Amino acid sequence: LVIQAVVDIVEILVKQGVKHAVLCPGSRSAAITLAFARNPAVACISIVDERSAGFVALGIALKTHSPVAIVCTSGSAVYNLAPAVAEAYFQEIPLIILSGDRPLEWIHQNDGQTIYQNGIFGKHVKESFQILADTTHPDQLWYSHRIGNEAYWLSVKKPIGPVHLNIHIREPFYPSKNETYLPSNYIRIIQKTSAINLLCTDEKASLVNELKKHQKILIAIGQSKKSNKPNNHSKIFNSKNGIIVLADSISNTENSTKYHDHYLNPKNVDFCPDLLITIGESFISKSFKKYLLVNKPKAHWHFNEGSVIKDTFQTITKVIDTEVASTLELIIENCTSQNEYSDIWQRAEQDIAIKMSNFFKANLVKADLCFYYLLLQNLPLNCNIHLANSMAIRYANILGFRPIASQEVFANRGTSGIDGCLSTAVGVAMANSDTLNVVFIGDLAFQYDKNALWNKNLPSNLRIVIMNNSGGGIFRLIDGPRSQPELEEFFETQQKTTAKNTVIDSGIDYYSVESINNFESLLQGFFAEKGKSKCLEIFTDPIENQVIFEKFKADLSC
Ligand SMILES: Cc1ncc(C[n+]2csc(CCOP(=O)(O)OP(=O)(O)O)c2C)c(N)n1
Ligand SMILES: [Mg+2]
Repeated sequence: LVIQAVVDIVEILVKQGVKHAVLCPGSRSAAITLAFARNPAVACISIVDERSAGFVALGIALKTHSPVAIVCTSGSAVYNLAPAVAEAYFQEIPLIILSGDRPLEWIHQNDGQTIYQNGIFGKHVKESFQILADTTHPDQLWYSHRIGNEAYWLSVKKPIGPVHLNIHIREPFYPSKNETYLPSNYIRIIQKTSAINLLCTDEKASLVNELKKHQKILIAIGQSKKSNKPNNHSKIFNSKNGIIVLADSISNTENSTKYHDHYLNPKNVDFCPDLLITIGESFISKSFKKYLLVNKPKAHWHFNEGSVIKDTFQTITKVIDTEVASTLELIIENCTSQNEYSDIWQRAEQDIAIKMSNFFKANLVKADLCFYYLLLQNLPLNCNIHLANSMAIRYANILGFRPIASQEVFANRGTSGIDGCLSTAVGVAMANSDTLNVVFIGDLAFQYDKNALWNKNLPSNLRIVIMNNSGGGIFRLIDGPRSQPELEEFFETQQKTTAKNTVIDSGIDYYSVESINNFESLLQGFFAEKGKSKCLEIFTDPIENQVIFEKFKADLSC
């Protein structure tokens, strides 16, 4: 078989643990596609638009916590995977990209659909392997087998991330009539031991020793996946020693602060910890960042398995490169009582909770903020929630939305793009057919990624809520763009597009809403489990949104 190396690599990936492959059509990659399609142990999904395909694969990997393969052909097809690859790199999601390429000597020879593909993703993949699907010498097959194993292991090794296999394939691309597509019977599945990275006794003693020097301790959790250990520990935090846990909507953490966005005023030093301990990836809360830029903790320990120092607050004094759960347990057990410090936080939390409830009693008007308030209060108990970038994720955070144990929150905060939010949610929904998948998304982010719905296997468990405020509402709400005369034309980019035809075209039920009266009763039906996927498009006015948002901030400010 001419393309034996390709069939073997696919078999190795599948044997190692790849269960899903997203296949984008093309001839140069035909052998890779057929190797997956004819492998009964892998679920194959066909998606034409590579940009969307990349994000669907990312969504599947997010939900399954295991590497997803993506296959694409040569040329610009590969570049279209770049946004999802970059997101996977920074959000630490395992993807294995297999791109078909021309033989090396044919690149830049006016031979169609050819670009420079080796290393195309730059620093946004953990490794880029070049494979010649040529097996005239047995060492070439040995190399392909080795790289197949290595690619898999690399994608799941912490920090987890995407890996690229660029495969140079010569014609003929398709098997002849009687050719079978079987892996060599001597392929090797190379196993790898997995160990947990634990602290040695000396390091533990030194942590405990240092811990004793600090009176006020704050644990802050950035974006985290559901299965991450901190979630299991969040209950301990509150019961033991009164430790305060600060977390955002995307931290998937229970028993944390909810309203710090409103009360963390840099002028109030009371909240400043002596020791800050951070876990997870990025934080949404601007207030938290601004607060720490002014009020620096004496020490800042950051849990991070990997060599890059992610010094978000410019305060890190120690990187704890170890498994989180057991070290956290050690920290919690050895903390002095935090009751006085935690009282300050708890009073502030209660104060905002009351102010917020009063605000909505008096101001439930037709505006993004109020619709989000009701949407978040009426979410199904069991669901996945995708918060699209721009105001959907910000509103969730400032409204103090925190998922309960049976809910899981997803967001593309690796690069914060608006280009693949819906596709990512579709991927999560495909990987989790028993659960409802609710997506909160702005009109621009929806239109940008509407090819997410161009998928003939669209799942029936999607509930898409589009907040249509005729453009990028965020630019009207943040300092800077809102005061420029070019706001409407070049930042907000006002437009009258609606999602109706796109949604109907894709076979999803479409509902639109123009009033907040009876909105909650409408949501009961919308979130009902039965039936097919549904989309709700809510129309609001940008100026009204701005007015109510400013009033909300003023009423809640501390
Ligand atoms: C790929 C990409 N391009 C541009 C941006 C910059 N950007 C951030 S938010 C936004 C507007 C989003 O508008 P919409 O989805 O309608 O949400 P809204 O702000 O109205 O809530 C833009 C263009 C981005 N984040 N990602
Ligand atoms: Mg908008």
